[in-house]
Amino acid sequence: MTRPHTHPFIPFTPPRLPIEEGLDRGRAFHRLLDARRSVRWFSPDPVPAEAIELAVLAANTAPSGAHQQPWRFVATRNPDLKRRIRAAAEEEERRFYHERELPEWHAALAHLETDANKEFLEVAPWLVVAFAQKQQDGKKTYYTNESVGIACGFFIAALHSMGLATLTHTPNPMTFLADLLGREGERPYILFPIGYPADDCEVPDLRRKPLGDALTFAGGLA
Ligand code: IYR
Repeated sequence: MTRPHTHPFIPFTPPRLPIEEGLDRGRAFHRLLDARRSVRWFSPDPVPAEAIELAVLAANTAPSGAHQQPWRFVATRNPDLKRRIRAAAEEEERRFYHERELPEWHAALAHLETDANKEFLEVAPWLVVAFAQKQQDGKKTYYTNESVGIACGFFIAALHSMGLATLTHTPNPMTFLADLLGREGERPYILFPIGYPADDCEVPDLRRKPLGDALTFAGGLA
């Protein structure tokens, strides 16, 4: 078929998987992701920079508004920078937990037993901050948050596939990250500590909501 394109297009005809094989892969993929947990206790064991590169390569395949790819991942394993990020995050978190009047939010969080202490920001061998680019070369980007969110999802899944753990940490507010990492004009989106879980790591005893609460087949399956 010849379509009257005005921009370059190329064929995309990946081999079609037999459906049983596709479903088997879908089950295996769900099993893999279901074993992921957000972690707050990390081992200080080193993680090679290549693991971070591979996870960002995966993130960088995400679909994005107008294919503008409005993300930038900034990674550090520099102890001094990690210490400064921890100090600034803890300052914000002390305000969040002890000064701001947010009773509903605090109640919603209580079961996670989080507090203003963010030791993991120094213990985890890597910190990676995803930044959202609201503008690129003075031009507005579209669906910026959705695009960066999808890229972060791929990033988290890639880390997990390598046996690494992370946390979607969002100190509130987190504008200090743009200053500390020299990304003025970009919006800090998520701060990811990355490493192996500590030997004595624990996580809250949480359940995934049942499929029936996550999926609706509208109009039946006829
Ligand atoms: N940013 C704080 C509070 C916090 C908020 C949410 I929503 C969480 O799911 C977990 C924590 C903190 O990191 O402690």
